[in-house]
Amino acid sequence: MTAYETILVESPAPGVGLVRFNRPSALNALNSQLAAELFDALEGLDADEAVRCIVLTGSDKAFAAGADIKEMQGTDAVTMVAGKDFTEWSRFTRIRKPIIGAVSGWALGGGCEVAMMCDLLVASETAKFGQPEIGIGIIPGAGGTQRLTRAVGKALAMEICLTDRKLTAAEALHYGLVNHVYPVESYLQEAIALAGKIAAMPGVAVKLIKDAVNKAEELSLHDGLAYEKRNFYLSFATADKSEGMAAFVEKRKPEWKHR
Ligand code: DAK
Repeated sequence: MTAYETILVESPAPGVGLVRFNRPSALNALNSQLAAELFDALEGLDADEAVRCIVLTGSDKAFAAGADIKEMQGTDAVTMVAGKDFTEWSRFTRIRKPIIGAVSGWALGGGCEVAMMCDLLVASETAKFGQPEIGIGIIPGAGGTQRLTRAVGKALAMEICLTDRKLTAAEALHYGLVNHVYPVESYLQEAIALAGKIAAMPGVAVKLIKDAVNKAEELSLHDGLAYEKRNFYLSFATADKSEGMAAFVEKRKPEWKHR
């Protein structure tokens, strides 16, 4: 496996890939090296046939405290526009296998935005979500005003972005930002167990579902339903459709080929 300096990549359970942010001295602040290593690792796991679900986590203290402010301090708008900064994060959203964010402690700024790019979120009771960019004179730049508003509604998103209000894990659960909240001792194992459940499902259908559900955030209902139908028809072309329906009729457990 590729050697990385700012992340760790593990295989904690059959079919599950785990990526950990690993910059503890900076509360996992997302610098350009970490971003490049993250995209490389995720694309590797996406291409690995043995992996069918990915868990992304940080430490118990911090999922990620945002983009690296010390690195950003020396940059300017033209450098960002001329460089790759504005397109690079789309590499994250092009991953076709489900990504479960396992969030504990700080998920701030870019850290909160990365969490919201995940497909499901499992939080520890200590998780705190926020968009504090206004406190350093900028605004969210990787989805904080968009995905957060879709997730929790306009009124609360405005308050979070304008006043740096932090959302607790219980609030995040209440507003539907996260799927589950567990004690800090068990959130990661629970996230891995959830990933294991997904990894045990037929892999092509899993990808088609992730693709279609994410389209619901972008398309009108009319276009979304048409998009879903195409993925639905495609699922009928899989070996797992034949196996799944045969197994149901024969009253046995299906043996997925993930094809
Ligand atoms: N960047 C760099 N270093 C950070 C950091 C960050 N975001 N957050 C924490 N650290 C470092 C601290 O500087 C400190 O380092 P040393 O001084 O020990 O060398 C170490 O981590 C421990 O932090 P603290 O001493 O501050 O720890 P506390 O427990 O007292 O406080 C905290 C924890 C999370 C409340 C605090 O560290 C904090 O407020 N951190 C900053 C949070 C923040 O403002 N985050 C938003 C950053 S702006 C883009 C798209 C998006 C973005 C950028 C570009 N493009 C499309 C181009 C995103 C921007 C952001 O995220």
